[in-house]
Amino acid sequence: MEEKTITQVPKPIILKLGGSVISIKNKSFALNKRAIMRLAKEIERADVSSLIIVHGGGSFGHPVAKQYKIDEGYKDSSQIIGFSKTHQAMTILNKHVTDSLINRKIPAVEIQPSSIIITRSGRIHIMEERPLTRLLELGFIPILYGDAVPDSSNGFAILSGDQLVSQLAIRLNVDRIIMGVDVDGLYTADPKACPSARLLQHITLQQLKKLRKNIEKTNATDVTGGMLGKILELIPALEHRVNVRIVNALKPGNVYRALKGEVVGTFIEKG
Ligand code: IP8
Repeated sequence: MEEKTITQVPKPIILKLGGSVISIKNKSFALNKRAIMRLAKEIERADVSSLIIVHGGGSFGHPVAKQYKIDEGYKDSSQIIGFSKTHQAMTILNKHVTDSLINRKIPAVEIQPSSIIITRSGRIHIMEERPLTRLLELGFIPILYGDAVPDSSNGFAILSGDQLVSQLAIRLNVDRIIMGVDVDGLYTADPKACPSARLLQHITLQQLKKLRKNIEKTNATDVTGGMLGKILELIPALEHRVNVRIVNALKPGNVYRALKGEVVGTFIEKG
């Protein structure tokens, strides 16, 4: 059969939807349906020409992964069912996000990270990105998520959506990253624990590196380290000169504005 010729596509934007945005974080398997539906509307309205969506685990993936210690790698056979359940929890969450996008006629297509990625000691080692790039070329919106994945040294691992975002940004040479989180951006300290924390509107990679010791883990049940994990994971993408915007996706209109190129929240660049 003749291969369909694809015209050059613009550089994609990566939008990360944090688990604490699309789910209720302290209540197991609780969706934030209103946020998911509103975000689908904002994504539809922004109508960007090339987009990849990655979402986090929230109260779906994290509690199950923690219960079976999936992030610690294979220790005994009782964890095997836990790996399946962790992945299953993520596919359930993903189905809700994907459904709400498709309901707005956004051509979202799920790509299971556990089927295209093998990590080595928790870091992405092998990734088959061709289905993803091909879908992008055809005008689809690939949607991925943090997942339980096979790991060549530890049996299995938890791959955070943030590590995935950073790697995709580098491998696909994306235009920019938008991190939709549940706070207004990056602070000088954890704003939930420290009321004097100050919001940073614009920082460079060098300033970020200095700041990282001040950013505390935001939630003990988050096996991938909350805000600290996010920031550390974005460093390779920033080194690659991909700019990052951190926006509060719980506030209506912010994701739309960020997709349209407005600076809301924190803007981070290599500098
Ligand atoms: O919420 C972790 O993804 P994250 C996904 O982006 C699982 O850290 C399976 C816990």
